This record gives sequence, structure tokens and C-alpha cells, in this order.
Amino acid sequence: KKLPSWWSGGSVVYQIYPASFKDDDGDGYGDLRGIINKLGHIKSLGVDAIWICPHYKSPRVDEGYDISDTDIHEPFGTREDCQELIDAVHAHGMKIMFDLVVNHCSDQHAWFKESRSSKTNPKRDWFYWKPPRMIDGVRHPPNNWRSCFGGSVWEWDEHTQEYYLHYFCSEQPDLNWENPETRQAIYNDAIRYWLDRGVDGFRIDTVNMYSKYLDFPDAKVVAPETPWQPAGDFFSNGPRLQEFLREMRKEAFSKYDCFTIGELPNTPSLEKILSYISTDAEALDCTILFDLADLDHRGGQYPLMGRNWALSQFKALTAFAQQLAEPEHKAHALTYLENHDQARSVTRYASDAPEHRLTSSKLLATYLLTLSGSVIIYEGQEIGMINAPKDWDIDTEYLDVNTINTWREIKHDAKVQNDPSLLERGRAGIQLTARDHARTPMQWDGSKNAGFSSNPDAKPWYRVMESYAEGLNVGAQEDDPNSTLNFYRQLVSLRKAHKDLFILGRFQLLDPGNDQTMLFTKTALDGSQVAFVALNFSAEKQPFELPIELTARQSQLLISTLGKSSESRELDAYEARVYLA
Ligand code: TEU
Repeated sequence: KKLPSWWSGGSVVYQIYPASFKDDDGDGYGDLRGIINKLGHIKSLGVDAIWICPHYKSPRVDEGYDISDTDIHEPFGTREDCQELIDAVHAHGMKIMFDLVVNHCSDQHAWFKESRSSKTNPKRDWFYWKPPRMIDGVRHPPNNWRSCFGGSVWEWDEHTQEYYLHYFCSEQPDLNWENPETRQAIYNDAIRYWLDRGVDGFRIDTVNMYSKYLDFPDAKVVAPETPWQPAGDFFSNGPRLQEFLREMRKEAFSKYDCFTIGELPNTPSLEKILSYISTDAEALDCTILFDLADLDHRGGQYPLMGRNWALSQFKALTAFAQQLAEPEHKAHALTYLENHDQARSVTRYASDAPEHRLTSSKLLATYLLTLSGSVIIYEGQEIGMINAPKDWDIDTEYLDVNTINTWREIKHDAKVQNDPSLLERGRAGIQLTARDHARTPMQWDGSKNAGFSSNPDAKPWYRVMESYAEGLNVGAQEDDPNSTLNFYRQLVSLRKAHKDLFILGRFQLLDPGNDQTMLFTKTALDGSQVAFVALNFSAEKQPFELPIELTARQSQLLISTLGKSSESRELDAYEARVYLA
């Protein structure tokens, strides 16, 4: 009989963005030795595993999601450093997961260089090449799809006179999964290679984009003023996806005890999700969903543009995702509030105003760590890091290709449409939701540049946020029993001590229409215990009632972010409480 996998009892995963985590060699850029030096900090949170964003060789047009070789990106270190990291994580009693990015690679990858060299090259068919569509004798791309980072998904290649496909930047050509040789090379070079070296799993980038709709139909025109139309629904969940995922599992993952977390953008249906992650599907172990993360932006043509949202929607999306933890679905749920693609949660979902930010970070920690399944904590979240201040100049301080392209597009469109309000909405959207907010250096202490680099004179590759001097750093929070950091530690340990409730319990949302508070119960599957979680997402005091499940038994206050008495039935601004019965 197969033993349960290391992750199946629910893991807390700590995500690292290596360029911005810790600079050990003093060049202003994070590295693998920096991670090794900080494993004590990570372990002190009580987490089970770490996931590192891509650390492979890459021109870093999309910060490592454009891989040119499985070797290590030089500024991060050597293969030996990488092996040492794997072993050191294990020595700390944790697991290590890498990022698997195989929907596309870099245009500097040897495979693509060969493919583009001639139409008859044996690797020509490893990517998608198409002749132009001629309209009135003028060359056009094969269809009207807008790439995720702006412009057409098709890039013209002068040399061979054809277009190639790229869902992201033009420097990220999509690999052709239809070709069995390509798939085998991927399994071998990108997956088995690392599993053989001790890696315990993968977070899998855009995993539902592998299978394409090969007729590449035009997308519906929703933005007639621009040539390229959003086509997310065509990018995702193509006809052969399940087959590819099953094969990948069988040939690459199944021989190892590994955890696979696959990104499923554009997938709102429960049935579809389960078709990839229920144990019967034999495809993926669990998924990163997008609807909650996209709630405050991605409303239309420009992905970073903010939009209004209500707490009731946030709650409904949480309830939707928590269903995956119900035993009848035979799946595994996963919750996250932040990652390297998302701005800081305190700013987005609660309040980063100086008087509210501490409570807000604890509110969100309570939300995250009482939900069933596995959870991801993103670097800096454990100290309550917030977005960059509004006075940072978008033209010079924001470095992400998605921000740069979108901002350029917005400026252009605002001018052409003579609409200055578009510019203002674009600026506000970027200040709220740009990926840059999550990519600035980790704030370790109160010294120069937040102690990010071993060399205080090194210029960090990203501007360091001023908030490090306002207590948002690890050193300042270490010995403060009231800090966000120590609250995370406490909650992770409570989560494990009450596993039947917080990791395995059944989630039930109460008062779903309330747009100020989020109230829910978690009930042990055998009904023996119940927890009640009360979260105030507003800046005003809010009343609440203990639900009948609690009043019928003797209940106790397990945790209160503001140290309130268990009798009070009013939540303070952004307060969180957890009761047990
Ligand atoms: O992101 C997946 C994805 O679908 C993105 O469009 C995401 O929604 C966007 O970044 C939000 O602005 C993954 C990686 O996490 C991201 O960093 C990469 O840029 C992308 O894939 C391409 O590899």
C-alpha cells in the first residue's frame, strides 16, 4: 500500500522570490546562499516547505519565467549552491519545491534557436509557427489574440517569414506540447532532473495552457478601439490538456513522492477544476486559482486596472475554493493571498494606513491560516509588508514587464482617445495591483536598505520600500510579542495543534451578504469540535453573534488580535477572533 504523500495532511508553504529575498554575495541581487542563510527564519515560522520562484538561467525579460537553460542563473549561484540548498532545507526538516515553467521558454533557449533557424530544422515543430494571414495584400498575424502582457500573441520572424506564438512576452515562445518528443524532453530536462536531486515537488506555471485550440479562432471583439482582444478563455483548458497532465504525472511525477501545485487561470468551474485535481483524475495534486486574486483588477482590457469589489464576493470565492477540501471531492484545497504576481494583501484587502496596518495584517493571517488544505505564505507577508508609496514614479521605479507594457499601452490609448481619466485610472490601478509591489527587497532589519544585502553599499536591484524604517522588518518584529511576525508563528502552531478544525475541518460561511464582516465556522469531520472565525474587514466597529454551534456548548476564545474579552460582541476595526467549542 502506498504511504500518504508528505503534503497530503496539508502543508504551509513559504514562497521565495530569490532575486529579492537575501543578497549574500553583495551584488545587490538575491542569491541561493542568501536563502541558505535565512532558513532559520523560515523554519521559525513553522512552515513545512518552501517554493522558490525560477532560479534557472534566463535573460529575465519576465524575471525568470523565460528560461534559457535548466542550469542556474549565474547571479544566483552554482549547481553546487543549489544542491547545498536542497540538502540544507532537508536538514531543517522541510521540503523544497521548484517552479516548473514549460508552457513556454526563452527565445534564447537552444530549442528555440534551433527551431527558428530554418523551416526544415528538426526542432521547427517544437514551437507554433504559422504563415501570415493576408488581407488586401497586407500581412497580418494569424488571429486577433492579445498576449497576457499586451500586443499580439504572434511575433513575426523575418528570417523564416512566419509568425510564432507567445501567450506572454515575445521573448517567451510557447512550446508545442502536441509533439511527443518535446514532451519527453520537458519531462527529462525540467522535471526528472530535479526530482533526482532531491526536489520534493513543483509549483507549475500556467499548467492549463499546454494544450492549444489548434484552429486558433479569433476572439470576440470586446475592445474595438484596439486590434488585440483578450483571449484568456482560448489560452486555457484546451482539448488535450487532461491527457497531457496525466502523461506528465505518469512519466515524470509518479515515481517520486512529490507535490504538484498547478496554476489554473481562467477556470471558474468546479467540475473543470476537479477534472484536474481530484485524486481520480490522476493529473495534479492541487491548484492555484485566480478569481479571488483578480477580484480587485482585471476587469477589462487592461489587466492592472483596478475595479470595485465587495467583501461578499471575496467571501463567496473563498467558500467556493474551500469546497475543494470537502472529502467527497477527493481533492486538496490551497489558499494564498499573495505571491510574486500580486500586490500586497494588507493594502488590497484591508488597510495599510499606519493606524490599521498591524491589525490588518493579523486579520489576513487569521483568514489564511484557519482555512482547510494547504496554504502559501509569500515572503514579506509574515511581517505585513505593504505596497510601494504612491509617490514612487511609475516610469522609473516599476520594473516589471507587465507594468511597463500596460502603462505604455494606457498612456498611448489615453492620448489617442483624448481621455486623461484613463491615465488616472491606470495610475491608480498600477499603484494598487502591479506585481512590482511584491518584488521589492525583503525587509530584514532597520539598517541601510533593510539589511537586504550583505554589502551595505550595494545598490539593490529594486528600490527598497521606506516602510522598513516604520517597523516593517524582521529584526524589529523578532522580539515584539505583539508583532505580525510572532502572530504568524502563533497561528501556524495553532493550525497544527487543531488540525482537525483548521486543516481538515468543513468550512461554512455565515451571513454571506454582509460586506463588512466575514464570519465562518470550521467543523471537525466527526462533529466533535467546532471553531468560529470572526473577521472585521472594515474600519468601523461591527457587531456579531456567536452561532448556535458555539452557544450550545462551552466555548472559549482561542485568539483575539486585540486581546478583547470573550464576552464582547463587537469587533473593533479590522479585528479578528477565533472561538472554539
Ligand atoms: O503567471 C500566470 C498568469 O496567468 C499571469 O498572467 C498572471 O495572471 C499575471 O502575472 C498577473 O499580472 C505566471 C507567473 O506566475 C508569472 O510571474 C509569469 O509572468 C507568467 O506565468 C508567465 O510565465
